[in-house]
Amino acid sequence: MKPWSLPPVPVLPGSGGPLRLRDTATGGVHSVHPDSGQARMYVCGITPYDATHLGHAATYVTFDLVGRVWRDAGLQVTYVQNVTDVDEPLLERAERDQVHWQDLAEREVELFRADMAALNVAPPDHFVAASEGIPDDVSAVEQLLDSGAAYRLPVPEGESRDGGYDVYLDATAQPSFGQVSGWTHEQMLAVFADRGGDPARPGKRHPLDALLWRAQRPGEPSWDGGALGPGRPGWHIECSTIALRYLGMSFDVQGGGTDLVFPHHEFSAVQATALTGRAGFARTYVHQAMVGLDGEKMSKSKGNLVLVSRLREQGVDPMAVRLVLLAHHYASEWDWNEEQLAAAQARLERWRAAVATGEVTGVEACLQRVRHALADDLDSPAALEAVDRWAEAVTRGPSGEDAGHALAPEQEHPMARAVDGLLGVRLG
Ligand code: 5CA
Ligand code: ZN
Repeated sequence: MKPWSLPPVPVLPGSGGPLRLRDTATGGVHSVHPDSGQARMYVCGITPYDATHLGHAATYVTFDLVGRVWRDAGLQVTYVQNVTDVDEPLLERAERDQVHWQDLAEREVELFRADMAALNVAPPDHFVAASEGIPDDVSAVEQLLDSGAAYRLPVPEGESRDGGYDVYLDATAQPSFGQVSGWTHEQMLAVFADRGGDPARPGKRHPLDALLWRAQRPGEPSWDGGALGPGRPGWHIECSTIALRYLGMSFDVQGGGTDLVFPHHEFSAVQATALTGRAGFARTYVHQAMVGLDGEKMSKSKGNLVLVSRLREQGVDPMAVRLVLLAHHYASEWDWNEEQLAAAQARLERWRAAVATGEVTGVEACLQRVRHALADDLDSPAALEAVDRWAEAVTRGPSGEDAGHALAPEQEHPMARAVDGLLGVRLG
Protein backbone atom coordinates (compact mmCIF):
# COMPACT_ATOMS: atom_id res chain seq x y z
CA MET A 1 0.00 0.00 0.00
CA LYS A 2 1.05 3.55 -0.54
CA PRO A 3 2.19 5.20 2.72
CA TRP A 4 1.93 8.95 3.24
CA SER A 5 4.65 11.33 2.13
CA LEU A 6 6.57 14.01 3.94
CA PRO A 7 9.74 16.00 3.26
CA PRO A 8 12.92 14.22 4.42
CA VAL A 9 13.83 14.48 8.10
CA PRO A 10 16.56 17.15 8.54
CA VAL A 11 20.06 15.75 9.01
CA LEU A 12 21.87 17.40 11.92
CA PRO A 13 25.53 18.16 12.54
CA GLY A 14 27.32 15.44 14.55
CA SER A 15 25.50 12.35 15.71
CA GLY A 16 23.52 11.00 18.67
CA GLY A 17 22.69 7.60 20.14
CA PRO A 18 23.33 4.81 20.86
CA LEU A 19 19.69 4.26 21.73
CA ARG A 20 18.65 2.24 24.78
CA LEU A 21 15.07 1.04 25.22
CA ARG A 22 13.03 -0.95 27.71
CA ASP A 23 12.40 -4.52 26.58
CA THR A 24 9.09 -6.00 27.68
CA ALA A 25 10.44 -9.55 27.37
CA THR A 26 13.33 -9.05 29.83
CA GLY A 27 12.08 -6.02 31.76
CA GLY A 28 15.50 -4.38 31.33
CA VAL A 29 16.70 -1.31 29.44
CA HIS A 30 19.35 -2.18 26.88
CA SER A 31 21.00 -1.02 23.68
CA VAL A 32 19.03 -1.34 20.46
CA HIS A 33 21.87 0.01 18.33
CA PRO A 34 22.76 -2.74 15.82
CA ASP A 35 26.47 -3.11 15.00
CA SER A 36 25.57 -3.88 11.39
CA GLY A 37 24.60 -0.25 10.76
CA GLN A 38 21.14 -1.43 9.61
CA ALA A 39 18.25 -1.06 12.03
CA ARG A 40 14.98 -2.92 11.44
CA MET A 41 11.66 -2.12 13.09
CA TYR A 42 8.14 -3.52 12.83
CA VAL A 43 5.28 -1.59 14.41
CA CYS A 44 1.74 -2.95 14.55
CA GLY A 45 -0.53 -0.71 12.52
CA ILE A 46 -4.17 0.22 12.75
CA THR A 47 -7.29 -1.81 12.25
CA PRO A 48 -9.00 0.68 9.94
CA TYR A 49 -12.59 0.73 11.15
CA ASP A 50 -12.50 4.11 12.89
CA ALA A 51 -10.37 7.24 12.96
CA THR A 52 -6.96 7.69 14.59
CA HIS A 53 -7.27 8.59 18.27
CA LEU A 54 -4.62 9.99 20.56
CA GLY A 55 -3.64 6.53 21.83
CA HIS A 56 -2.74 5.46 18.30
CA ALA A 57 -0.99 8.78 17.75
CA ALA A 58 1.09 8.26 20.93
CA THR A 59 2.19 4.84 19.67
CA TYR A 60 3.22 6.06 16.22
CA VAL A 61 4.97 9.17 17.55
CA THR A 62 6.94 7.00 20.00
CA PHE A 63 8.22 4.73 17.25
CA ASP A 64 8.78 7.72 15.00
CA LEU A 65 11.21 8.95 17.68
CA VAL A 66 12.98 5.58 17.60
CA GLY A 67 13.51 6.00 13.85
CA ARG A 68 14.72 9.59 14.28
CA VAL A 69 17.23 8.68 16.99
CA TRP A 70 18.49 5.74 14.94
CA ARG A 71 19.00 7.89 11.82
CA ASP A 72 20.65 10.60 13.88
CA ALA A 73 23.04 7.91 15.18
CA GLY A 74 24.06 7.18 11.58
CA LEU A 75 22.01 4.00 11.08
CA GLN A 76 20.07 2.97 7.99
CA VAL A 77 16.52 2.22 9.06
CA THR A 78 13.99 -0.17 7.56
CA TYR A 79 10.57 0.44 9.05
CA VAL A 80 7.56 -1.80 8.39
CA GLN A 81 3.98 -1.17 9.47
CA ASN A 82 0.93 -3.28 8.70
CA VAL A 83 -2.75 -2.43 8.36
CA THR A 84 -5.19 -5.02 9.72
CA ASP A 85 -7.81 -4.80 6.99
CA VAL A 86 -8.91 -8.41 7.50
CA ASP A 87 -10.34 -8.87 10.98
CA GLU A 88 -13.53 -9.17 13.02
CA PRO A 89 -13.85 -5.56 14.26
CA LEU A 90 -13.59 -4.14 10.73
CA LEU A 91 -16.12 -6.62 9.33
CA GLU A 92 -18.52 -6.00 12.21
CA ARG A 93 -18.37 -2.22 11.81
CA ALA A 94 -18.87 -2.51 8.04
CA GLU A 95 -21.92 -4.71 8.65
CA ARG A 96 -23.31 -2.31 11.28
CA ASP A 97 -22.86 0.73 9.00
CA GLN A 98 -23.95 -1.12 5.87
CA VAL A 99 -20.78 -0.26 3.94
CA HIS A 100 -18.40 -2.56 2.12
CA TRP A 101 -15.50 -3.47 4.42
CA GLN A 102 -12.99 -2.46 1.74
CA ASP A 103 -14.54 1.00 1.36
CA LEU A 104 -14.52 1.47 5.13
CA ALA A 105 -10.88 0.37 5.35
CA GLU A 106 -9.84 2.59 2.46
CA ARG A 107 -11.54 5.64 3.95
CA GLU A 108 -10.00 5.14 7.39
CA VAL A 109 -6.53 4.42 6.03
CA GLU A 110 -6.71 7.62 4.01
CA LEU A 111 -7.64 9.57 7.14
CA PHE A 112 -4.81 7.85 9.04
CA ARG A 113 -2.32 8.94 6.36
CA ALA A 114 -3.50 12.54 6.66
CA ASP A 115 -3.32 12.39 10.48
CA MET A 116 0.19 10.94 10.43
CA ALA A 117 1.42 13.50 7.91
CA ALA A 118 -0.09 16.32 10.01
CA LEU A 119 1.70 14.98 13.11
CA ASN A 120 4.96 14.84 11.11
CA VAL A 121 5.33 11.08 11.66
CA ALA A 122 7.84 9.80 9.10
CA PRO A 123 6.23 7.17 6.84
CA PRO A 124 7.23 3.50 7.01
CA ASP A 125 9.31 2.06 4.16
CA HIS A 126 6.78 -0.74 3.76
CA PHE A 127 3.12 -0.10 4.59
CA VAL A 128 1.46 -3.46 4.13
CA ALA A 129 -2.21 -4.40 4.30
CA ALA A 130 -3.09 -7.80 5.73
CA SER A 131 -5.12 -8.40 2.56
CA GLU A 132 -1.92 -8.07 0.50
CA GLY A 133 -0.14 -10.84 2.41
CA ILE A 134 -2.68 -13.66 2.33
CA PRO A 135 -0.69 -16.05 0.07
CA ASP A 136 2.17 -15.83 2.61
CA ASP A 137 -0.28 -16.56 5.43
CA VAL A 138 -1.64 -19.59 3.57
CA SER A 139 1.86 -21.03 3.07
CA ALA A 140 2.71 -20.34 6.69
CA VAL A 141 -0.42 -22.06 8.00
CA GLU A 142 0.14 -25.04 5.69
CA GLN A 143 3.69 -25.32 6.98
CA LEU A 144 2.56 -25.14 10.61
CA LEU A 145 0.03 -27.91 9.93
CA ASP A 146 2.68 -30.06 8.21
CA SER A 147 5.10 -29.70 11.10
CA GLY A 148 2.42 -30.52 13.68
CA ALA A 149 2.55 -27.07 15.29
CA ALA A 150 -1.07 -26.46 14.22
CA TYR A 151 -4.23 -28.56 14.01
CA ARG A 152 -7.59 -28.54 12.24
CA LEU A 153 -10.95 -28.13 13.91
CA PRO A 154 -14.20 -28.72 12.01
CA VAL A 155 -16.40 -25.64 11.60
CA PRO A 156 -19.23 -26.00 14.14
CA GLU A 157 -22.45 -27.33 12.66
CA GLY A 158 -24.80 -24.65 11.40
CA GLU A 159 -22.05 -22.04 10.89
CA SER A 160 -21.30 -23.03 7.34
CA ARG A 161 -23.08 -24.79 4.53
CA ASP A 162 -20.03 -26.68 3.29
CA GLY A 163 -18.32 -27.73 6.48
CA GLY A 164 -14.62 -27.03 6.28
CA TYR A 165 -11.95 -26.63 8.89
CA ASP A 166 -10.55 -23.83 11.00
CA VAL A 167 -6.89 -24.08 11.94
CA TYR A 168 -5.41 -23.37 15.38
CA LEU A 169 -1.90 -23.05 16.70
CA ASP A 170 -1.05 -25.63 19.36
CA ALA A 171 0.24 -22.78 21.49
CA THR A 172 1.21 -24.48 24.72
CA ALA A 173 3.22 -27.12 22.84
CA GLN A 174 5.59 -24.38 21.61
CA PRO A 175 8.65 -24.06 23.85
CA SER A 176 8.88 -20.28 23.32
CA PHE A 177 5.23 -19.62 24.27
CA GLY A 178 5.20 -17.02 27.06
CA GLN A 179 8.63 -15.54 26.40
CA VAL A 180 7.45 -12.15 25.14
CA SER A 181 4.91 -11.37 27.86
CA GLY A 182 6.38 -13.50 30.64
CA TRP A 183 2.78 -14.07 31.77
CA THR A 184 1.28 -17.14 33.43
CA HIS A 185 -1.57 -18.99 31.71
CA GLU A 186 -3.95 -17.51 34.28
CA GLN A 187 -2.89 -13.99 33.37
CA MET A 188 -3.25 -14.82 29.70
CA LEU A 189 -6.71 -16.33 30.15
CA ALA A 190 -7.88 -13.26 32.03
CA VAL A 191 -7.56 -11.06 28.92
CA PHE A 192 -7.65 -13.49 25.98
CA ALA A 193 -11.39 -13.27 25.24
CA ASP A 194 -11.36 -9.45 25.45
CA ARG A 195 -8.47 -9.25 23.01
CA GLY A 196 -9.82 -11.21 20.09
CA GLY A 197 -9.29 -14.74 21.48
CA ASP A 198 -11.88 -17.53 21.69
CA PRO A 199 -10.99 -19.54 24.82
CA ALA A 200 -14.43 -21.19 24.90
CA ARG A 201 -14.38 -22.66 21.38
CA PRO A 202 -15.25 -26.35 21.86
CA GLY A 203 -12.68 -28.89 20.70
CA LYS A 204 -9.55 -26.75 21.05
CA ARG A 205 -6.61 -28.56 22.57
CA HIS A 206 -6.01 -25.65 24.94
CA PRO A 207 -8.20 -22.57 25.56
CA LEU A 208 -5.25 -20.31 24.70
CA ASP A 209 -4.71 -21.76 21.22
CA ALA A 210 -4.91 -18.99 18.62
CA LEU A 211 -6.86 -19.03 15.38
CA LEU A 212 -4.62 -19.25 12.31
CA TRP A 213 -7.16 -19.78 9.55
CA ARG A 214 -10.92 -19.35 9.59
CA ALA A 215 -12.86 -21.31 7.00
CA GLN A 216 -15.34 -19.21 5.08
CA ARG A 217 -18.69 -18.49 6.76
CA PRO A 218 -21.67 -17.25 4.74
CA GLY A 219 -21.52 -13.50 4.16
CA GLU A 220 -17.86 -13.19 5.17
CA PRO A 221 -15.12 -12.25 2.72
CA SER A 222 -12.82 -15.11 1.85
CA TRP A 223 -9.64 -15.83 -0.06
CA ASP A 224 -8.22 -18.86 -1.80
CA GLY A 225 -6.59 -20.93 0.91
CA GLY A 226 -5.20 -23.73 -1.30
CA ALA A 227 -5.36 -26.95 0.71
CA LEU A 228 -6.84 -24.97 3.63
CA GLY A 229 -9.97 -24.24 1.61
CA PRO A 230 -11.50 -20.79 1.18
CA GLY A 231 -11.34 -18.56 4.24
CA ARG A 232 -9.31 -15.85 5.88
CA PRO A 233 -6.27 -15.65 8.14
CA GLY A 234 -6.50 -15.08 11.89
CA TRP A 235 -5.12 -11.82 13.26
CA HIS A 236 -1.67 -12.77 14.58
CA ILE A 237 -0.32 -14.61 11.54
CA GLU A 238 -0.31 -11.44 9.41
CA CYS A 239 2.28 -9.78 11.63
CA SER A 240 4.46 -12.91 11.67
CA THR A 241 4.49 -13.22 7.88
CA ILE A 242 4.76 -9.51 7.01
CA ALA A 243 7.67 -9.06 9.42
CA LEU A 244 9.41 -12.19 8.10
CA ARG A 245 8.97 -11.11 4.48
CA TYR A 246 10.26 -7.55 4.89
CA LEU A 247 12.66 -7.86 7.84
CA GLY A 248 13.46 -11.52 8.53
CA MET A 249 14.03 -12.97 12.00
CA SER A 250 15.82 -11.14 14.81
CA PHE A 251 14.90 -7.65 13.72
CA ASP A 252 15.69 -4.95 16.23
CA VAL A 253 12.40 -3.60 17.55
CA GLN A 254 8.84 -4.91 17.57
CA GLY A 255 6.56 -2.10 18.64
CA GLY A 256 2.96 -1.41 19.56
CA GLY A 257 0.80 -0.50 22.53
CA THR A 258 0.84 -2.50 25.78
CA ASP A 259 -2.55 -3.95 24.79
CA LEU A 260 -0.63 -6.03 22.22
CA VAL A 261 1.86 -7.67 24.62
CA PHE A 262 -0.51 -10.61 24.94
CA PRO A 263 -1.91 -12.22 22.88
CA HIS A 264 -0.74 -10.44 19.73
CA HIS A 265 3.01 -10.08 20.15
CA GLU A 266 3.27 -13.37 22.00
CA PHE A 267 1.65 -15.24 19.11
CA SER A 268 3.37 -13.30 16.32
CA ALA A 269 6.70 -14.31 17.85
CA VAL A 270 5.80 -17.93 18.66
CA GLN A 271 4.50 -18.48 15.12
CA ALA A 272 7.61 -16.98 13.51
CA THR A 273 9.80 -19.21 15.66
CA ALA A 274 7.74 -22.28 14.76
CA LEU A 275 8.01 -21.34 11.06
CA THR A 276 11.75 -20.69 10.94
CA GLY A 277 13.00 -23.00 13.67
CA ARG A 278 14.90 -20.01 15.04
CA ALA A 279 14.54 -18.26 18.38
CA GLY A 280 14.09 -14.52 18.62
CA PHE A 281 11.48 -12.94 16.36
CA ALA A 282 12.45 -9.44 17.53
CA ARG A 283 15.49 -8.67 19.64
CA THR A 284 13.53 -6.14 21.68
CA TYR A 285 9.80 -5.68 22.33
CA VAL A 286 8.85 -2.10 23.10
CA HIS A 287 5.41 -1.02 24.25
CA GLN A 288 3.67 2.31 24.48
CA ALA A 289 1.61 2.62 27.66
CA MET A 290 -2.11 3.16 27.22
CA VAL A 291 -3.43 6.66 26.76
CA GLY A 292 -6.79 7.16 28.38
CA LEU A 293 -9.64 9.56 28.79
CA ASP A 294 -11.26 10.06 32.21
CA GLY A 295 -9.47 7.08 33.69
CA GLU A 296 -10.31 4.57 30.96
CA LYS A 297 -8.18 3.26 28.07
CA MET A 298 -9.05 5.19 24.93
CA SER A 299 -10.39 2.59 22.53
CA LYS A 300 -12.45 2.35 19.41
CA SER A 301 -14.58 -0.35 20.96
CA LYS A 302 -15.40 1.80 24.03
CA GLY A 303 -15.94 4.90 21.89
CA ASN A 304 -14.25 7.27 24.41
CA LEU A 305 -12.09 8.83 21.73
CA VAL A 306 -10.29 12.08 21.13
CA LEU A 307 -9.59 11.98 17.42
CA VAL A 308 -6.58 13.58 15.77
CA SER A 309 -8.77 14.54 12.79
CA ARG A 310 -11.36 16.20 15.06
CA LEU A 311 -8.68 18.31 16.72
CA ARG A 312 -7.35 19.26 13.29
CA GLU A 313 -10.86 20.28 12.19
CA GLN A 314 -11.09 22.46 15.27
CA GLY A 315 -7.98 24.29 14.10
CA VAL A 316 -5.64 22.86 16.76
CA ASP A 317 -2.02 23.01 15.60
CA PRO A 318 -0.92 19.37 15.12
CA MET A 319 2.50 20.33 16.49
CA ALA A 320 0.82 21.19 19.79
CA VAL A 321 -0.83 17.74 19.75
CA ARG A 322 2.59 16.22 19.12
CA LEU A 323 4.01 18.19 22.07
CA VAL A 324 1.28 16.83 24.37
CA LEU A 325 2.30 13.30 23.37
CA LEU A 326 6.02 13.99 23.79
CA ALA A 327 5.48 15.47 27.23
CA HIS A 328 4.83 11.92 28.51
CA HIS A 329 7.39 9.13 28.64
CA TYR A 330 6.21 6.26 26.46
CA ALA A 331 6.21 3.77 29.32
CA SER A 332 3.86 5.81 31.55
CA GLU A 333 0.10 5.76 31.25
CA TRP A 334 -1.68 9.10 31.11
CA ASP A 335 -5.05 10.66 30.38
CA TRP A 336 -5.69 13.30 27.77
CA ASN A 337 -7.20 16.63 28.89
CA GLU A 338 -7.59 20.17 27.57
CA GLU A 339 -5.15 21.70 30.08
CA GLN A 340 -2.30 19.69 28.60
CA LEU A 341 -3.22 20.90 25.14
CA ALA A 342 -3.23 24.52 26.33
CA ALA A 343 0.17 24.02 27.99
CA ALA A 344 1.58 22.49 24.77
CA GLN A 345 0.25 25.39 22.70
CA ALA A 346 1.96 27.84 25.06
CA ARG A 347 5.20 25.85 24.86
CA LEU A 348 5.04 25.85 21.05
CA GLU A 349 4.59 29.62 21.04
CA ARG A 350 7.56 30.09 23.40
CA TRP A 351 9.76 27.93 21.19
CA ARG A 352 8.64 29.78 18.05
CA ALA A 353 9.30 33.13 19.69
CA ALA A 354 12.77 31.98 20.76
CA VAL A 355 13.67 30.86 17.23
CA ALA A 356 12.30 34.13 15.83
CA THR A 357 14.90 36.08 17.83
CA GLY A 358 17.53 34.61 15.48
CA GLU A 359 19.74 34.02 18.50
CA VAL A 360 21.85 30.86 18.20
CA THR A 361 23.80 30.90 21.45
CA GLY A 362 23.49 27.59 23.28
CA VAL A 363 22.06 25.62 20.34
CA GLU A 364 24.90 23.12 20.27
CA ALA A 365 24.67 22.39 24.00
CA CYS A 366 20.89 22.07 23.80
CA LEU A 367 21.12 19.69 20.84
CA GLN A 368 23.45 17.47 22.86
CA ARG A 369 21.04 17.50 25.83
CA VAL A 370 18.13 16.52 23.58
CA ARG A 371 20.22 13.72 22.04
CA HIS A 372 21.27 12.49 25.45
CA ALA A 373 17.70 12.47 26.79
CA LEU A 374 16.30 10.61 23.78
CA ALA A 375 19.09 8.02 23.71
CA ASP A 376 18.26 7.25 27.35
CA ASP A 377 15.09 5.17 26.79
CA LEU A 378 13.41 7.97 24.79
CA ASP A 379 13.15 10.43 27.64
CA SER A 380 11.10 12.90 25.61
CA PRO A 381 9.90 14.91 28.66
CA ALA A 382 13.55 15.66 29.51
CA ALA A 383 14.24 16.54 25.86
CA LEU A 384 11.37 19.06 25.90
CA GLU A 385 12.67 20.59 29.12
CA ALA A 386 16.11 21.06 27.55
CA VAL A 387 14.53 23.02 24.69
CA ASP A 388 12.45 25.00 27.23
CA ARG A 389 15.63 26.05 29.03
CA TRP A 390 17.26 27.15 25.78
CA ALA A 391 14.13 29.07 24.70
CA GLU A 392 13.90 30.79 28.06
CA ALA A 393 17.55 31.82 27.98
CA VAL A 394 17.46 33.30 24.47
CA THR A 395 14.14 35.03 25.02
CA ARG A 396 15.43 36.66 28.19
CA GLY A 397 18.86 37.45 26.74
CA PRO A 398 19.99 39.99 24.15
CA SER A 399 18.43 39.69 20.72
CA GLY A 400 18.33 41.39 17.34
CA GLU A 401 21.20 43.82 16.80
CA ASP A 402 22.54 43.31 20.31
CA ALA A 403 22.95 39.56 19.96
CA GLY A 404 26.41 38.09 19.53
CA HIS A 405 25.35 35.21 17.27
CA ALA A 406 22.20 36.39 15.56
CA LEU A 407 21.08 34.72 12.35
CA ALA A 408 20.26 36.32 9.02
CA PRO A 409 16.46 36.38 8.62
CA GLU A 410 16.39 34.03 5.60
CA GLN A 411 18.51 31.33 7.30
CA GLU A 412 16.72 28.40 8.92
CA HIS A 413 17.40 28.47 12.63
CA PRO A 414 19.60 25.52 13.69
CA MET A 415 17.40 24.96 16.74
CA ALA A 416 14.35 24.70 14.47
CA ARG A 417 16.21 22.08 12.41
CA ALA A 418 17.23 20.19 15.54
CA VAL A 419 13.72 20.20 17.01
CA ASP A 420 12.28 19.07 13.68
CA GLY A 421 14.93 16.40 13.10
CA LEU A 422 14.95 14.83 16.55
CA LEU A 423 11.53 15.55 18.00
CA GLY A 424 9.54 15.94 14.79
CA VAL A 425 8.20 19.31 15.96
CA ARG A 426 8.06 21.81 13.11
CA LEU A 427 8.49 25.38 14.27
CA GLY A 428 8.25 26.96 10.80
N1 5CA B 1 -4.12 -3.79 13.93
C1 5CA B 1 -3.79 -4.14 15.28
C2 5CA B 1 -2.30 -4.39 15.44
S1 5CA B 1 -1.70 -5.57 14.30
C3 5CA B 1 -4.25 -3.07 16.26
O1 5CA B 1 -4.01 -3.21 17.44
N2 5CA B 1 -4.90 -2.02 15.74
S2 5CA B 1 -5.50 -0.80 16.61
O2 5CA B 1 -6.06 0.09 15.62
O3 5CA B 1 -6.36 -1.30 17.59
O4 5CA B 1 -4.30 -0.11 17.31
C4 5CA B 1 -3.25 0.47 16.56
C5 5CA B 1 -2.02 0.70 17.47
O5 5CA B 1 -2.34 1.66 18.49
C6 5CA B 1 -1.57 -0.57 18.18
O6 5CA B 1 -0.16 -0.59 18.22
C7 5CA B 1 -2.16 -0.41 19.55
O7 5CA B 1 -1.41 -1.11 20.53
C8 5CA B 1 -2.09 1.08 19.77
N3 5CA B 1 -3.12 1.60 20.69
C9 5CA B 1 -4.46 1.34 20.67
N4 5CA B 1 -5.10 1.99 21.67
C10 5CA B 1 -4.14 2.68 22.34
C11 5CA B 1 -4.17 3.56 23.48
N5 5CA B 1 -5.30 3.86 24.12
N6 5CA B 1 -3.00 4.10 23.90
C12 5CA B 1 -1.83 3.82 23.25
N7 5CA B 1 -1.75 3.00 22.16
C13 5CA B 1 -2.88 2.44 21.72
ZN1 ZN C 1 0.35 -6.60 14.64
